[in-house]
Amino acid sequence: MATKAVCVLKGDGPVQGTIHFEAKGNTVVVTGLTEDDHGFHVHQFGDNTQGCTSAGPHFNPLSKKHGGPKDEERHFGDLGNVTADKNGVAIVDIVDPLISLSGEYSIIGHTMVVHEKPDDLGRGGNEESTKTGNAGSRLA
Ligand SMILES: [Cu+2]
Ligand SMILES: [Zn+2]
Repeated sequence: MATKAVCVLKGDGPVQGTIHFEAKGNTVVVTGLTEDDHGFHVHQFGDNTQGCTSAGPHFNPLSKKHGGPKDEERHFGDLGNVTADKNGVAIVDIVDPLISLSGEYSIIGHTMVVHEKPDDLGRGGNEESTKTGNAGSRLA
């Protein structure tokens, strides 16, 4: 049973990063971003053959609507946003009640994606908000 995991973020542009997952919390470091919030999710598939596109939609084993990490109604993969400073660097500690490295809904074998735009956490008032949070394209 895995108790630790590492994810490396890569894209076609300058954005890159690492995520260290541990039982007590997860440390995210992303560089090359624009200064702002950027949607951050676990996506369905661990398939990177066509880059972030083949990662599919948000990891959602319980068929819920998109939300924020503190919402009852959310995808398993909905980790909200990471916030980049003026140097384009986001360093975030994420403690999440749902994601896990073991069991039926383990995130091992899925893909982490950081997005172009802020995730509206399902509150954008349109159809897309309840699916993707309008977070835009996939940077890494
Ligand atoms: Cu995403
Ligand atoms: Zn979602």
